[in-house]
Amino acid sequence: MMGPNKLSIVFVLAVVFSEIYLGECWRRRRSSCSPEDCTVGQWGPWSSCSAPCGTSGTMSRTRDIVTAAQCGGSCSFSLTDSQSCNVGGCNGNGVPLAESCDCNGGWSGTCCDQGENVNRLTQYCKYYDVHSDEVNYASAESTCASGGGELAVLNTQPKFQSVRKFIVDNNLDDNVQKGFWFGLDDRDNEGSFVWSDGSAVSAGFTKWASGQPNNNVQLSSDGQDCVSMWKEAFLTWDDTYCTQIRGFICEIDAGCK
Ligand SMILES: [Ca+2]
Ligand SMILES: [Ca+2]
Repeated sequence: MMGPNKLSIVFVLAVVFSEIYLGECWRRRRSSCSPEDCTVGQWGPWSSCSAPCGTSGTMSRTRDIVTAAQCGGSCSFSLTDSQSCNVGGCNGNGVPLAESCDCNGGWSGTCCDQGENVNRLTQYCKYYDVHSDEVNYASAESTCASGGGELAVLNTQPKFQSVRKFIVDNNLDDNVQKGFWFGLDDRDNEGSFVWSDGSAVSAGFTKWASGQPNNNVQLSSDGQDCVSMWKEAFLTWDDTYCTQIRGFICEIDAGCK
């Protein structure tokens, strides 16, 4: 039997022990718990644009919380981000509506991209306008410039293949005799081909037809300094005389990143 005295001693010991033990624990917990803010990962890729033209196109991207906030730290990062895209983009001077365009006579399609002589591909935040009216290289350049663009810089395999597929799928090559100009020439320096944005072709992708470029001087001592997608060679590249006439492909920035 435990007497009242022994019970009091056990009680006091228990109180003392709990003070020491729990107090130490509390101090330890407090000292290891300083506030830490959350951390977030990299932004993911942009979504595609919600509209191909008009006034209301948006694109968004997201990111995740990698480590949660601790001990009262904050987590005020935004996890979604958005920006406008494909704003305007009405071919043939059409008027932008919310997600389409009000087209002028002779034009039709969501973005007035179907015209008598022009068909538009929207890809890579660019408009690629394939013109079937046939003009010399300088005229093609100035037509592209007057539309706010330049002759197309098809400097990667995906860009070139997308445009070629668009032409073939829509039979646009049936509308021209020999092919299409795009933005590549060696007018300044024979043999040094330069894209219309000023970059050198030697830096990347090419798709020359077999035996090209050959700077043929048969028809002109100036040689061949402007490059076309050559219908006879499945729209691979040929340098030809800049004064010849071809359809042509403009590219215009579609206003997104
Ligand atoms: Ca040449
Ligand atoms: Ca040639």
